Amino acid sequence: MGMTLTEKILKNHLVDGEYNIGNEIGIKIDQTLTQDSTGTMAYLQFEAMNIDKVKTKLSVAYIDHNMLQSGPENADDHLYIQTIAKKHGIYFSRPGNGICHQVHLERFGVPGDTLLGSDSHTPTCGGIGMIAIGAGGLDVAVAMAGGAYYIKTPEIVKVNLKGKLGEYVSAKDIILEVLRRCTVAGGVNRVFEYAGEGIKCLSVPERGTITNMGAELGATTSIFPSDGNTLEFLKAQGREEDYIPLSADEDAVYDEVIDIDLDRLEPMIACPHSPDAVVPAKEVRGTKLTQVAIGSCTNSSFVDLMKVANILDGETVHENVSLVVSPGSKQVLTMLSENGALAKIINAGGRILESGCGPCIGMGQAPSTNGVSLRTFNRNFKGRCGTETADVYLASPEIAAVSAIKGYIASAEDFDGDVDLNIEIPNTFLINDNLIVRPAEAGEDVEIIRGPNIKPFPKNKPLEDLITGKTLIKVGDGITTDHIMPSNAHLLPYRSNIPYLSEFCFNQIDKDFAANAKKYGGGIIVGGLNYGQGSSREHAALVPLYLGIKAVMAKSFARIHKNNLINNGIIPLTFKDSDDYLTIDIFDELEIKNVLSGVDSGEMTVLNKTKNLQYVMNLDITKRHADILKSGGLLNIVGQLVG
Ligand code: MIC
Ligand code: SF4
Repeated sequence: MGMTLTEKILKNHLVDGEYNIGNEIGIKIDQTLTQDSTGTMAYLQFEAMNIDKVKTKLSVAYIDHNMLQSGPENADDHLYIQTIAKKHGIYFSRPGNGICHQVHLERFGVPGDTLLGSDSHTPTCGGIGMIAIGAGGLDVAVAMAGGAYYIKTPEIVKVNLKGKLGEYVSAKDIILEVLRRCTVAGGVNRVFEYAGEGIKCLSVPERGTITNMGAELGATTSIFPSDGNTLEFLKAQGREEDYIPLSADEDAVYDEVIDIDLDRLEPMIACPHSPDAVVPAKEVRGTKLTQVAIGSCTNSSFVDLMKVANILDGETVHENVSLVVSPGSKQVLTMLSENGALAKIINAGGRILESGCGPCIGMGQAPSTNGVSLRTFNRNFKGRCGTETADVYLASPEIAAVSAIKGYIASAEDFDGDVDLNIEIPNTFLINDNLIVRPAEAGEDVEIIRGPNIKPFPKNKPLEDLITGKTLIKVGDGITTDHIMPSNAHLLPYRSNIPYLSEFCFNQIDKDFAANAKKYGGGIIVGGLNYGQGSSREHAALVPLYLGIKAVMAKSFARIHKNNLINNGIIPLTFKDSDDYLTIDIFDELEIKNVLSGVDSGEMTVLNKTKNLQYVMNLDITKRHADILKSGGLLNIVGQLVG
């Protein structure tokens, strides 16, 4: 029986376990990436492992999230990451060089290799044929130290693209259509492998748009074959030697096949407040806008922004709309400035931001009260933009640019047919890696600079056999890590200061959560379906740990967050009978006996002493997870793993 592309790469990197769907496997990691909002913590954890030099083929530390420097905190963290990178054999991508995923695709991604990144959108490099996975910072630190990364052997979904994209329809519409069909919970422990005639009309950056936003499915990752388009891209990036052809076997067997007819696809849009609330753009056409934001790791490539420039050429952004544009990388921004496209955007009234995450992570450009923002980004969770009352829609750069001119959400009928949207990737990109700092040959001489904002991270203690505590919060379905540990221009500078961040845990939902956790000496969180979806930020586990959270009882968990909880010694329990969820209330007194044997058997009984009820809970973990939990977290046993 033939193999899927995913299976080929995973089997090639298998270092532990048996490749069988659902079974845990350990894979060797060739490359790692970190960004600054999760990086400081990952490097503090790496330091705790006492390793001189990273053991990967390549590790890169990017600065792209915390770019506003309204106080010294961010600049201090940049210095810490820069010096630690230099010392330990890690390449350092300076602020201004671009968003980690965009730059990694351009300059470092290698077909057939594995990449682990401390950011949920690491699968972007699946666009170049890598198995690229997002994880918590501690997992990335372990990979840098030479340890394996563990996943459940995934189911493989074939997304069969038929035909060819029509006018005004682009890669973003493909992934929005996949999200419409599969939902934000539809990808857990699955890899989405793209195939079919239709992939030929997609360049590597366009494929990156699709694999990037595959993160919103909760998928382990997404991947495209490495083919002629991959070679063309690598050649244009001056990296032809990194090319190898890779694809699934003709007779590969998939767990599910999804057919998408590109000829019939139309512009799509995700409505507030979830990336899977997708409808055809024409259904919401006419919705008045106050802001349009173009950029992010999903849609800020050269091709994307050339289309935007051509649409804006000679036009003026609508008087009620603020248009902000953040190019994905220095390469893109320089090329746009040299070929005149940037002038077209500026002339039309576009406000140019530096190459970085910017508004996507609430670093500035929060919309007005009750504002309506159309963005080319990948997430529109409530409040993530920095304005609680704002509505955020997600669409392609083409739709965004036309909408900025019109002042309302546009659809296919609003395009001017004369505008050239047939942009090919150039034969040669402008290559200048001067903002990538090489690591030192002799790292021992490098002094690590630590600003006062860097505080030690919390460590858990070995698990005890009895857990007691109150329900400190009860939340519904689809709670994101943005809800658990919000990010915005005020909070992001404190990513290396868990005590400070802890004051804001869950504050969008319950302002008293942190105070209650302190008052009652910790406790238990109760959640609904897909608890912890979205960002990979380990802070959504580290902060609850700091506040004394011992367990989370939920209907189901998102993959990365569940791992982060386990890595930090917090028990992720799921309801055997989801009706039990209905009977728990905030401040109910809970008790779990025989915790240690429960960790081994995969089942625990929670006694609700307030209601005099018992809940049977599942603990769906592996033997390795059980060891981590019992030891009080991965860092307590990391020596054994990377030895
Ligand atoms: C995001 O898009 O939410 C982030 C910011 O890039 C996160 C990482 C973080 O929280 O720092 C992610 O997606 O993993
Ligand atoms: Fe940055 Fe946004 Fe991409 Fe996250 S999703 S890496 S914040 S651009």
